[in-house]
Amino acid sequence: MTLHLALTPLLMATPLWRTIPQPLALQVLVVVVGLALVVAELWWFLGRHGAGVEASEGEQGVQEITIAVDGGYSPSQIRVKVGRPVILRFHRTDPSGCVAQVIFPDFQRTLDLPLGATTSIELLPSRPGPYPFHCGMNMVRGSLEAE
Ligand SMILES: [Cu+2]
Repeated sequence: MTLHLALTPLLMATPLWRTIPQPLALQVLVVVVGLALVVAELWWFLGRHGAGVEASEGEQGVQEITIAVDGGYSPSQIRVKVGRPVILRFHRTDPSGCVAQVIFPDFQRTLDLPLGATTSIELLPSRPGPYPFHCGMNMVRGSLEAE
């Protein structure tokens, strides 16, 4: 009882925070900028960036492309011809463990990407459409677009 009486005036005298009134225009600006950043983040992680890059055609109709792995896959959208083998060469310079593995769910294949090396995988897209691939945590994404 004594303790309670002693603390109460102290707590009431110093509020934990103080509201600082801001002009309405500034409040609106903060909300708009915040929403724009949310949209930009969603686009960055989930959106499609560009129409894709076409894989080059080598000997015996094998399509090939080198993908730089550095904070993402570059290019991340790769256009290929359906029914022909595709060789993807991943060159990883990103030390993040996030991109140490790339997974191709439609092909049930997983590829380990050693740092500083180029690692290849051969795939055969048998039907038209997208064949997404992603890192081990499904954060970094790309897609083969077979047409
Ligand atoms: Cu990851």
